[in-house]
This record gives sequence, structure tokens and C-alpha cells, in this order.
Amino acid sequence: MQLPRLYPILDAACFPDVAGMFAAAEELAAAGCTLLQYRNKSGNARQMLGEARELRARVGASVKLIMNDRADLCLASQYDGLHVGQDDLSAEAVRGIIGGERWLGVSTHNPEQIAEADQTSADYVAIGPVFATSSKANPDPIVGLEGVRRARELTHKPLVAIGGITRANARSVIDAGADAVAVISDLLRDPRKSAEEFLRVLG
Ligand code: 3NM
Repeated sequence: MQLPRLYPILDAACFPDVAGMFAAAEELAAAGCTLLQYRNKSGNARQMLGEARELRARVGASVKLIMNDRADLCLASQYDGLHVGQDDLSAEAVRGIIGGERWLGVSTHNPEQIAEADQTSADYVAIGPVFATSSKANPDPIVGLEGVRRARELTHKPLVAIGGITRANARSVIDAGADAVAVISDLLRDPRKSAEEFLRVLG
């Protein structure tokens, strides 16, 4: 499994309407992003499936699409992977649902959770929030670059850093040991230009 350096997250709550989210997805794909996550913490299942399918239609088959939280919607939308947090079904439980081929990512926020995720069949581990973020309700304590370094020591799995990552600090996060950065807010304004700039500094 090879993670691209940039892992944009399309959070439905960050767009005034779904048309904006679909347009952003197209722009991110045009910029060269090859991995996107669809996140919707407040939509109902039917709405989410419709949006997930539309995202696939917009970005095409060459972009890997990851569903946040919902194993059922991952299967129903034929997404390439699933990302779960600490309050979702366990990695092993969702692995049993999505099968061995789809990518599985697990969010962690401290060394204990990283060590635990490392023992699962997860394909990558996410650590965060690295910096202050306003994109997540009730975020865990900030782990900083030191938290990324620590995470790097605790797992050999591909490591995704998340939380407050911008074009200005992304390089430092990779240098601290992350394989990829997951980003919501710093891709919202002019997604294509922002993603191109991320890819340039991360390249
Ligand atoms: N998860 P932004 S932080 C979705 O710590 C999410 O696991 C986090 O958004 C974690 O790039 C976060 O705008 C929000 O800070 C990331």
C-alpha cells in the first residue's frame, strides 16, 4: 500500500452546499490528488450514499475514495477504503465487513491508541490533532510534531498526520516522520491551487 503525501478530506459540513463539495472534489483530482476521504458527521445514510456515489462519478476510477466511519456505506458505494475513529466499530470488526482488499485507516490520538492500532489489520494509522483545528468537534489534545515523532517510533504502518496542517507547516510534519498529511480547511479556498501548492512543498 502506497499512500500519496496529500490526503484531502471532503467534510460535508465545510461546504455551504453539496455542489461546492463536488466541485472541490473535481478540482482536487485535477490538481493530482489520488486519495480523497468523504466525511459527513451529520448526514443521513441515504443522503450520504447519494453524495458518495456522486463523488465517485466526479473523480473517476483512478482516485481512491475512502469512506469515513461507515462500513455499510463503504460497501454500498463501492469505495476503496474505510477510515474509523476510536468511537466507531473496531478495526477488526470493520475488517470483517469490508474484506481484506479495501484500505482501512484508524484514527489515534495518543501512544496507547497507536500501539493498539499497530496490532490490528489497519493499513495505515492516523495521528492527531498535530496542531489546533477548528474542523473537528471536541478534538483530542494537540500532539504537536513531537507526537508525530513518537507515533513514528510506535508503528511501522504508513502514518497519516492530521489536524491543523497547512501548506506552511506540512513539510515539518513529513520531516517529523509522517508519510502523508490529511487536510480539511487549508484546501477549502481554491482547492486546486491549494492542493498544487501542497504537492509542491511535499514533493
Ligand atoms: N480528525 P483541519 S483532527 C477530522 O485528531 C479530524 O483525529 C482529527 O481538519 C484527529 O485540516 C481533524 O481543518 C480535523 O484541521 C482536520
